[in-house]
Amino acid sequence: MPTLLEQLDEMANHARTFMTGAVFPLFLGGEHGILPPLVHAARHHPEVDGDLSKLTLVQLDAHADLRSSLDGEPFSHACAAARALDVGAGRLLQAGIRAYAKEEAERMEGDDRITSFLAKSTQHPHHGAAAWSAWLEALRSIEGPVHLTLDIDGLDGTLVPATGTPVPGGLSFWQAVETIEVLFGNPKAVVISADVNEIAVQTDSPLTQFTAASLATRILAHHVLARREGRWVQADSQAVSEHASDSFFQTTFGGEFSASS
Ligand SMILES: [Mn+2]
Repeated sequence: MPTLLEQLDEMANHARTFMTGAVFPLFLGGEHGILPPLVHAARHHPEVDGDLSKLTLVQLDAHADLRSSLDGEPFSHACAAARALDVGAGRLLQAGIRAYAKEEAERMEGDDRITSFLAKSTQHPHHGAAAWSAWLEALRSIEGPVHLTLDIDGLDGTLVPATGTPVPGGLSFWQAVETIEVLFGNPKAVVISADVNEIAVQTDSPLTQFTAASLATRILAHHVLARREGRWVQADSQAVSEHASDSFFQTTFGGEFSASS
């Protein structure tokens, strides 16, 4: 059984074979803990070109995912965004957030790479429209490469009951759709990759899976539209074979966090 850090390296090495600029990778989960290796792999993308500080993460999520660790595990799904920033992502825009710990609130305040739009603002029955417009403006202001990470629990719990930690008071389906439309429609941004995660198995209702599939399909459709409208330039598909695999997570985090495992 490989260790978690070995599995993260395996994921990063697998994901990088799709980070060539020749294809648009859409990763389906599963745990939100897949995010840090996806971000690490994105450094190979020609739009990122080795400098992850160029990369903006756009996150829909009920949880800030900015914990330093959860139950002693720094690569928990509750730490996905924090680790993605540690890996080197330059900027994090998050919406739907309505469940976070004190240390996460402090990181939202203190880390100027992070801009958080709280659900209590965007979903407010009277004043929500203004906060939602500010989120859309933030998406329109992004420049450069983007990875979209869509934790399905960012949507209201009524839409996605089959997820590990459903939370009431979340985004509507059409707000998720609008986020995708506005992000892909930004002519200065290039969405290079995406993931849709935290879908759990549920046999008595297909609602969660269908909601997730509808959003995943829209992500792909808007990528196709971006190509047609010239907002996505296909790179040389041969570039990937030049890279050797690495053990970034083991070598970078193995010593630092070994006391907690
Ligand atoms: Mn999450």
